[in-house]
Formats: sequence, C-alpha cells, structure tokens
Amino acid sequence: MRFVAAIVLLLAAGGSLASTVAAPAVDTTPRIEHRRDGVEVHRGAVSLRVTALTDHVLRVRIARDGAFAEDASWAVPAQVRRAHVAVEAAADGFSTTALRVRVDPRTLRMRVEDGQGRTISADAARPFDADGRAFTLRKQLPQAEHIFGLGDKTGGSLDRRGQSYVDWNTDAYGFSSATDPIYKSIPFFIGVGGTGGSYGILLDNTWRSWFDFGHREADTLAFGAPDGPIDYYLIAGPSTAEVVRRYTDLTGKAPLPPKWAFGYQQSRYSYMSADEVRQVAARLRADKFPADVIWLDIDFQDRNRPFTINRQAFPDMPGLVRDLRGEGIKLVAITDLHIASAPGEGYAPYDSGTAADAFVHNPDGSVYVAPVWPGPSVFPDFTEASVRDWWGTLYRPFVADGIAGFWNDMNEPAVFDTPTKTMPLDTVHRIASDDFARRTASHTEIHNVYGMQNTRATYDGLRKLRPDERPFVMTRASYAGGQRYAVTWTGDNASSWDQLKLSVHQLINLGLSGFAYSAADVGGFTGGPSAELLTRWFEIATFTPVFRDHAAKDTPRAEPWVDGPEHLAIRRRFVEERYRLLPYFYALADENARLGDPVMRPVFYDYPDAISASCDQSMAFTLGRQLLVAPPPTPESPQAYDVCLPAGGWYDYWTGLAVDGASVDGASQPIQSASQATNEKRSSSLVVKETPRLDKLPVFVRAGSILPRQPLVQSTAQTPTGALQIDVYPGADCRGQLYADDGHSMAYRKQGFLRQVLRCTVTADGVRIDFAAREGQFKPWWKQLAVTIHGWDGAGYAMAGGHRVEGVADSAARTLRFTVADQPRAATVEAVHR
Ligand code: MIG
Repeated sequence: MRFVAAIVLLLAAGGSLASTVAAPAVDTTPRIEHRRDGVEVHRGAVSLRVTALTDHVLRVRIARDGAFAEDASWAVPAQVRRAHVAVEAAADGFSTTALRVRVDPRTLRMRVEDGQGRTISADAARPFDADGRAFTLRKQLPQAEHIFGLGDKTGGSLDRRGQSYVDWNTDAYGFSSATDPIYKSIPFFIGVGGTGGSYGILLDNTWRSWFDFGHREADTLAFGAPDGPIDYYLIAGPSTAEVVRRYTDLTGKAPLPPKWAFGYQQSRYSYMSADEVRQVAARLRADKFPADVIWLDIDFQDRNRPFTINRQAFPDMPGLVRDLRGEGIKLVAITDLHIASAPGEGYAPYDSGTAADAFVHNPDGSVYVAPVWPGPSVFPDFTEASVRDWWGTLYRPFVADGIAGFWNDMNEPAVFDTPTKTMPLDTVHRIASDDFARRTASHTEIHNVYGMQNTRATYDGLRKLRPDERPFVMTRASYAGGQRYAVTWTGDNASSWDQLKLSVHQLINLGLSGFAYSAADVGGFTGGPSAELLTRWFEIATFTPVFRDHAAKDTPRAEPWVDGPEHLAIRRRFVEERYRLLPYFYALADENARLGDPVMRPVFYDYPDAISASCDQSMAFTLGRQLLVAPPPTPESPQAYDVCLPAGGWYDYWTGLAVDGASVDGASQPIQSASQATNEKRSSSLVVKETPRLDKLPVFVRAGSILPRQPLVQSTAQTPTGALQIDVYPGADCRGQLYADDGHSMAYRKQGFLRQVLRCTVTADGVRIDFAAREGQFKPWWKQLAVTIHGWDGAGYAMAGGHRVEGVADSAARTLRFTVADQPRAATVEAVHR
C-alpha cells in the first residue's frame, strides 16, 4: 500500500516509475544549485543542468542516475560546447542578458522567457520521462506555433506541425511524401510564431531519436530517443534568422564552396564511358547550354569497386579531364564507402584498409562483411580519426587525375539483402575521435553519424591532398553539423509533380537546418519526367542552391535536350539566367559562410509576417533577401493563383517593372516611379494573381535591392566580358553586396577576396548609390559597372567622381541606364533627373 502511494506521489511530482526507482535514500528534497553559468537542479537521482553557452543559447542536460552522459559530440565541437557566460542567479533559476530561465525543482519544469517575460519555450506538465534507457521530453506547443527544420524530412507541407518523425538514416529508394525515415538525421527544429519569437532545439543524440510536433497531442511537442545522452540546446531568436545563425555557430558553417558548385550539373546513373561523357559535353556546348559539371556514377568503376576505374570504358581519365577542362566542364566522381572484400586480389583499398585494421567489426571480433554494389564488402570505421585519415589517402589517384569533386553515396550505410537495409545493430564501431573517450560503440549509437563521418574523412582528406583547393563533396546521409563537410541532395526521389513540390519543402528545411547547399535530382530519379515536369523542374531549380539533373538507370534520358527544341529553349533560358545571377549567388555563399543564412529560404525568413499570409505559399521561397520565387502552388495545375508579396514593394524580376498588386493575370503594372517612391516602408502587402504558363516562372525583386549580374558565360570557368551589371530597385533599406574571389582556392581566407556593400537612397533629384569601401584585395574581372535604375521616369544622367555621365532612359521599361568606372573605394554615384 505504502509502495503504491509512493509511486502516485512520484508520478504527481512529474517523474516516472523507471526514472525514480534508483533514487538513493539520501537527501531527496528537490533543490536548485546555482552555478556561475546556470543552474543544476536535483530531484532524487535525477539532475537537470542548464548552462548558458551564450546569452541566447542554453544547453540542457539531464542525468537520470546521478551521472551525466559523456560530454562529447559529433555535432557540436568541443570548443563550442565549452563556451559559457556568467549568469545572474534568481531564486527560481537565472537570467542572461537576453533570457530568463525558471526551473521548478519539484517538477523539473523549465520555462524560458525573453527580457519582457514573454514565453519562448515552456515545458509541458510532464517534462521528462525515462523508461529503461529511453527518455521522453515534452514541451508546450502553443496554437500559433509552426515547426520547421529536421533536414529534408518528408510530409505534406513545409510546416512540420502535426507530424511525427524518426531519425534513422535509411536508403529510401523511391520515397514518397509519406516516407519516414529517409536518408538524413538532423535532430534540430525551429518553432516559429510563438509569443517569445522563434527558437530552435537541437537534440544532440545520435540514437534512433524521434520527434512529435503535436501529432499525438495537439498542444504538445515531444521528443526523445531509446538511449544515449539527454542533451539538448535551446537557441533563442527572436527572429528565425538569428536562430539559424546561432545554430550554425553551434554546429558549424558550411565552408565556401568552389564557384563551379553553382553551375549547371549534368548527371545520370550512369554515363557508361568516356565517349559518352564527351558526347554529353559536346551536346551541351553545341546547344549553347551553360554547364559546369558532369557526374560519374558507379559504372565508371571496375566491377563497382570504389576507387577503381573501368579501363575499357575510361582508358585515359587524365585525358578526359583535360579535354573537358578545355570545355569548361569538371568531373565529379562517386566514391562509395563500401570497400569490396577482395583479399589477395591486389585491390588496394581493401589491402591497405585491412593492414590498418580500418573496418567495422562483428561482436565476435571478425570483420563485418555484407553485400553492396561490389558484392561482399567491408565498411570503414569512420569514427576513428586514424581510419578517416586512411580513407582520405584513397583519393590521391583521383586527385592526381584531376577529378574535381566527389560523391559519397550509400552512406546510411546501405546494405543489400537484409530487411533492415543496414548493418546489424550490434556491429561494433570504435570511437577514437575528438574529445570522446576511447571506446567501442554499437551500430545503434553510430548509425546516424556514420555518413557524416564518411564525409568528414573525405573532406579532410581532400584538404590534405589539395591544400589550396576548396573541397566539393556531396553526401546522401548526414547528421547535424554535417554541413561542415559536404553539400547534400535528397536521394532517390521520383518523377512526379508531387515530388517537385516536396523537393522545395525539403531544400528549404535543409537550409534552416544548416545545410545551405542542397539539391534534389532535377526531373526525379525514378520513373522519368514528362516534358512539362522536367521543364518546370528546371525553372525552379534555377533558383535553388545546387542544380543537378540526375536520373536512374532504366529511365528515359533526362538531359535538357530530350524533349525537343521548344522545351530545350525554355530550359536554356532559365539556366542562362542562373549564370547571369552568379554574382548574386556567390554573394549569398559568402553570407552563408560567415553568418549561416541559408541560400534558399522560406519567405518568412526575411519577411516574418509572411508566416500568416493569406495566399497558398506552399511553393514560394526566397533566394537570399532580394528575390522571391513564386511557382504555382499546385505545380501541375493551370489554375490561376495568388502570390502574396510582403509589405515593402516589389518589382517583377523579368520585366524590371514595379508590381501593382491590383493587376490581374500577372500583367505587372508599375505603381511608383523612383521619384515618387519614398525611403519609407510600403506598409501593406500586395496580392498578385498569376496564371501559370509553362514558359514563365514568377520571380520578384524586393523594392530596396541592388542586384549584381554578369554577362552570360557558358561555364564559371569562363571570365565574363564586359561590365558588371548593377540593377537598382529603389525602396526602403536598399542594399546589395558584391563578393568575388578566384572561385576555387583558399586564398579568400587571406585577403584574396572582394566584398563591398552598396546602398541606395531615393533623393529629391533621383537615386543615390553609396559604395562602401571594399574589403579584401581581390582584383575582379570587371572594370566597369553597367547600372540600371528601375522605376525611373524621364531623362537623366549620372554623377560619378565629379563627372557627368549621360544616361539612356527607356520610358517603357521605366529605367535609366548608364555605365561608370568600377568603384573600388568608398564612393557615391548619383542618378539625377533632368
Ligand atoms: O543503389 O550509384 O541515390 O543517385 O545514381 C543505388 C547509383 C545507388 C543511389 C543514389 C543515386 C545513384 C545510385 N545510388
């Protein structure tokens, strides 16, 4: 009887049977212990430690039996975890300069508020349960809150609210919008729309974690894992951008990629021979289809063995690389992690790996062998630093051949002929890395970070082999922080309209999860796209971070020309536009490398009110702050649709004319000329009606933008000729950024770059452009700036450096154009009405 009463009491106190059974018979009075950087709360055997890493980032750890889990992480580097700030103690918790943290020691409930007492995040009535090694954490999910992030998880919408997910990296061939789990585990999500602003939570647990965003209980956010550390970070905003930036402070920024990563990339499973690769390259050039990369999928190898080459099909790899380089095209080659188990055959990766004891073991101490593409295969133990070093050396011959980038596929890891599609859970990994204790770990613990450590080995290896080149690595599986090593793509999607839409959600959520560089197979991997689907996919991919056309074996060809000249012409027009926009893309890459802002964003990232816009925004996204891309929300439908343009005013990207929200059928009407425009925010949002047309994709430019563009090139390897184009779209907080460097080396880390902020202001006589002083010492390709002022009426001229430059006015386009010398120093150029 007494026993039952005790359980009831414990449950009422917010604990659970399992978590409290082990409670020692010592002092069990719940209490708060103040620390310099936070608090530790003790309730029976359970301890809750809240540490302020910064004024906006808290780390929360729970020890269920007196001892905290090992303080080590694959996601958050040691020096970041060690950061802490002094806090101000309060009876019920503490505060930082930005946050107020309250903890109830009887229930372990925590509430985090901003300085004004608004709730950022509050625990639910039962904040913590343990069941054996498993645990559940619960927080309140207010009605107004939306959930984003978690990488490229599926689901019917961008918003993850109402859904539940499992993190378990899975080879999900032909996945649908209902498939879960898929390839990656990024246990980080963002709550948007609550009273205290946006916040993020990273559950740094590599086990098979799960997340329930109001699926089981509408007002509860629950997450947990079957084992592993109870260790999460709570990141305050209040803006979504601040949350994402702080998340990338924690888990790392994606390094600046080589510029060619932004070029058009042509792939297929597989181009079967060097001749076929040459034909594809020749066709791209004959069709004047700008392109930078051709991909080599597994058939370039000898018997599917990684780090080999089929010498019948590819007799002279350096020769192929050289010839393609002449066309401005680079090669990316696949290098899967499964190494053929081929003892005594002279297969170097197997031999050297065996000599180094580099492969994952069975519990009985033998090497784990399982079938994948090469047949029986062994699997590098990437959680050992020495094994990663060994793996990195395998790239030496390919690097010597001049292969530019590498593709890490199948690294969930995928295993054939087993219902689990992966290794047995008791397979033994060795950890000898970072500040982890040297120990073994079961596959259950390592599974979700295996692919990430594979890419880490690849990235670090390439840094050593080519110290002055930026690595380009593309991965299928990863974990939180994996953006430090590789770009990613969404795996084996299908050729359907539904998946085109899903891909937009996936890429946006990847960007919010630290992975700014992401791709979906354009056209879809399985099935084969219709001409219309492939064309629409090209149009949308034009404005996404990484643009790779890829298709499965046994599907119809999906290169840009396969559907005849009309479709080819539309696809080319869009890809050409991407190449013109390269200076803008590249400035976004610089911004991402420094701050963590995604390249492709949800509209609410820069325009928070868009979270509650009345339009169906399920396909809308922004590319940086300046461009808003608005594909049809039902991408296959001819139905007219509304686009909600956030307050502030917008221009039509294609016509350059200001948008009048009252216009119908997408016929953009100018509303204000620059002379009428003010520097005030246009207060109301606009609704524009668009009627889908296959050759058109609505794109809008924020009023208050300066957009850099360049003359068309066929490859990023080609130096543009002519002036850098500067399009000025007057409006509030008008700015733009130039960024340039050599596009491929590490020199940008030592002054070999150019960064310049431009601002514009509408004046009584016209428009003034202020060039800030340039940072860095890189000498750009352009000598002149071809400036176009949009929203301009009447004649005009420009004043630059005390000189008067005649302008060319176009009354239909409402522009004033003029060309001035490059402005490397702080300077003002003024467009003046005449
Ligand atoms: O088992 O390398 O997702 O992009 O073309 C399939 C062949 C292995 C899966 C990748 C896909 C690639 C394919 N790979």
